[in-house]
Amino acid sequence: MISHLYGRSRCAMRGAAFFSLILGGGCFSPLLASPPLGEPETIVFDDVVGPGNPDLTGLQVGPWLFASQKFHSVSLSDAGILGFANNGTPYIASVGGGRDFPITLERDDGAPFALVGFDAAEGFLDDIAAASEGYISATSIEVEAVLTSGFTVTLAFDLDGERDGTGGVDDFESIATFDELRSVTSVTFTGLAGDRRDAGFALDNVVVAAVVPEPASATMLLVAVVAVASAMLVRRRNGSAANRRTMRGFANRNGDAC
Ligand SMILES: [Ca+2]
Ligand SMILES: [Ca+2]
Ligand SMILES: [Ca+2]
Repeated sequence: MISHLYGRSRCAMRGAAFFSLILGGGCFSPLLASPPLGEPETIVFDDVVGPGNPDLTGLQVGPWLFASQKFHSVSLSDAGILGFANNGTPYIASVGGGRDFPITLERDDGAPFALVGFDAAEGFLDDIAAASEGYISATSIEVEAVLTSGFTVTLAFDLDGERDGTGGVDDFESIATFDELRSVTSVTFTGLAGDRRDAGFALDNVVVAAVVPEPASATMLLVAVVAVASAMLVRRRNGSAANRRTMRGFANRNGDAC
């Protein structure tokens, strides 16, 4: 179940990233506690990307599914007629501009997971050339997450604007997400630029971790706490009954004395 969206508010600034939470127009954390996580896993795409830069609607890496109405995988550095960003390895991208669309990540078994971080870059090296084709580079990446609690959280991360293809500056930057994304069922990446939500962006090295089910020991601990509480309640009731009996005996003795 996805909750209704009532408004948007920017709650906090952390470095180059800004955080915004959609729900009720206020700032709060829908998560009461962070669940335990398995070992983080980095999805690098290097072994699953085919030659060239094919159009895709889905790409599976182990249990992890990336899906979109359409997106691209990028197999070679600087590949693509508009000049994509480069980190020397294959990655995935959405060029936007009505040709590609937001990319959603979820597990094939629907299990909850954490989005720990990801590398992201602007979609194009040359904004003027891209604009001539109707495309625009993202200035920030929006991550909309559906939490296991049913709430929807939206975060946005500003990009640094740096990209020069092979060599030079690092086109991609590593982005660490927040605790709000420690138990989600899906996350959707959207490229933003001003009022546009169809800006091009690139993704690589997506760090995820499975949510570990609560251990049996925790359940046993809960049972033990309930048992102790029940025993204390019984003892208190028995004590009250004994006190009442004592008071009646005392009253009877007093009556006999009369
Ligand atoms: Ca890669
Ligand atoms: Ca960059
Ligand atoms: Ca570069």
